[in-house]
Amino acid sequence: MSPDPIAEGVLMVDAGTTQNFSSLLRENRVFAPNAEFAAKAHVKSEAEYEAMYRKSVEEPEAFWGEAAGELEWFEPWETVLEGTFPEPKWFVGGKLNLSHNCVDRHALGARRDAVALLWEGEPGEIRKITYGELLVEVQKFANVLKGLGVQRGDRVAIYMGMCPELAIALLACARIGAIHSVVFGGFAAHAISDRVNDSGCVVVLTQDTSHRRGSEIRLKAIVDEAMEKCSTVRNVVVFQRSGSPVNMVPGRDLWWHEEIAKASATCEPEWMDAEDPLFILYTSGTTGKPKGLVHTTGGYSVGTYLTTKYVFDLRDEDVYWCTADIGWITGHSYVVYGPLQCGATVLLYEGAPNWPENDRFWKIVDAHKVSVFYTAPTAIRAFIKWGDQYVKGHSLDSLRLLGTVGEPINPEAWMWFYQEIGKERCPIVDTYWQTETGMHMIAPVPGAVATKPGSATKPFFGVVAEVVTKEGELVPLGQGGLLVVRKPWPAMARTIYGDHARFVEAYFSEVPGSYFAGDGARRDEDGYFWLMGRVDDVINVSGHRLGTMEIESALVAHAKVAEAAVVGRPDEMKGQAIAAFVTLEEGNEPSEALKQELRQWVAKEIGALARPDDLRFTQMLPKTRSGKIMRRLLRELATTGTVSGDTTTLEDFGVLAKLKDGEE
Ligand code: 6R9
Repeated sequence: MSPDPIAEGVLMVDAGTTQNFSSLLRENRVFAPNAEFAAKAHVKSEAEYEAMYRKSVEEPEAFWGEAAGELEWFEPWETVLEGTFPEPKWFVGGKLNLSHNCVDRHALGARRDAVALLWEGEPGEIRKITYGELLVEVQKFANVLKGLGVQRGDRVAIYMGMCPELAIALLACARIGAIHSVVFGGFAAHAISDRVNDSGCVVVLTQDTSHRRGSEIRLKAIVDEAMEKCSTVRNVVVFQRSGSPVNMVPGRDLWWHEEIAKASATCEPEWMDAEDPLFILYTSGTTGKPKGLVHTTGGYSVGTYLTTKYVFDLRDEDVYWCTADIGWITGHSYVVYGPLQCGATVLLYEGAPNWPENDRFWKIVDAHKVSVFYTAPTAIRAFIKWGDQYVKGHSLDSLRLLGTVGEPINPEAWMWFYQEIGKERCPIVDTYWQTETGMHMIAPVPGAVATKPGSATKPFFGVVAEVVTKEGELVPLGQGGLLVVRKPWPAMARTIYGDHARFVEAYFSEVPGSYFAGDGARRDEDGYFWLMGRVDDVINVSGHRLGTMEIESALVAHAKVAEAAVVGRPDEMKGQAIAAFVTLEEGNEPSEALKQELRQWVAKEIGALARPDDLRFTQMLPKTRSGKIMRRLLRELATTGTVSGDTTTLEDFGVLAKLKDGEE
């Protein structure tokens, strides 16, 4: 059985060091929008896109005001945009509720009997929940939360697998104004307790177990372990997915089904201010502590709605499938909030792409007539490796649009996706964005913008993106630089929970007056953007971000480890792999057993996706005279086995010689 690239974690490219980048420089294929697709699309031509883009940046208030007007507001806003970076406010004075726009608006309208959530469990069960039914479920669960004393502004942690109840949990929080903080189900107990404590969550929602690759992930047991360190949590509500036995703590733990059976089916949505927090989602940065990014209600609703409408060209009759887990920003914006606001049928799949066979995804596409399919380059590379025989025999006729997210896509993978899955009929939207941006930032509007394999193409409406030097000067076309955004956009995160100074410092201090979130890019002569990977110490696991510092902190927390340095190295299959260099405390000897113990330790501390692929023991780490670990050297060493270039600031040349020799 091949490894599961999503669960195991596959890393992204690192600026300038990969084959990916060099192949991108040679890429010159262009695919004009498919005429048949364009004829029916929301935006039908390049001229139309250009005119809309121009309006969106020249008259942002008019543009975004119109977009917001497509949603329902309890009270209209007074000002579309007030202030600018780092504290813009959108739709000031407006009141709305995102669960109302995702559910009620359709349930009380023409989409009442249309399927909102179409779920397939890994063992094969199928559930269909219409918009009308979803409205009942969301209201009931919102009342369960209220019954537990959860109030507007309280934080609720969610640690679940992919099932309808997870989406219901998010919507129920949004309905009563509770701030959800979803922790990806692949993270370990530590990651849960850190996040729960950082924002003081009062309730945790989980489930007994979730199915993945034929086995069960014991989510509730992991929550129990985390709760030993969480004093703010009053209750844990457990959804019964599999019926596997779990430990229920009297007075703290409650069964989802028992609570829901007692709950009333009416719960009026809270009227939220546009700038009220909607959720917190943690992501990795350049320090050891993940950042709790805070998204607010109005701007996030409008940004995710409009990008879903235009980038996926979404319409009512679509069966839309984004394979991301709801635990990541992609799942928040483009499994739950964007597509439900658009009234589409959203497919949720619980398990792995290669269970029971490598063709599970294609079976799902055919069985449910999926029309829009959004996945990660790392998954596409896995499909290629598994072989075309798993695709053949599936018609895939229902597909009309394909999308990718999470990391730069190499042109070879793009072409395979285009030919083998899209049969040269489906446009591909390569969408560049981040947890911080909340919504797509650079992505083609299909039907209007021609695509080039490996390029995320042009900015979305209202997004003023540029490639600049550290001083903020534009770099000439064709040259690499820092990707910045010059003007605020509605769905941008507003702060880091409990640490606004860190928010300002992390995103608005690098390039004066601009938002910078750590990616390198270049623009070609047509104005297309080519993302070149992170320029900071963030590495990306299956399009999932991890800070090198986070993994280093986990390693150093082991009693036998003195110091650790972690870098990403390119890996043909995975995109990038994690390489760790470790020095041991006095009295400990390197051994194969200790190596495995440390790899396992990281998996236990953070989650399987952070487990180092390589781990090398060394007597010292190469440092500059000022004491900084020379990551560039380690990266080169991990990649090529040798080191070239300038090492004049290296503290101890002997260290390098020892590392080169692979001394253990
Ligand atoms: C949505 C998401 C964000 C980082 C981002 C960048 C990389 C995402 C990309 C892409 C090139 C794309 N990234 N999409 N790079 N092309 N289409 O992935 O959010 O987990 O916060 O990661 O992912 O490096 O900075 P998040």
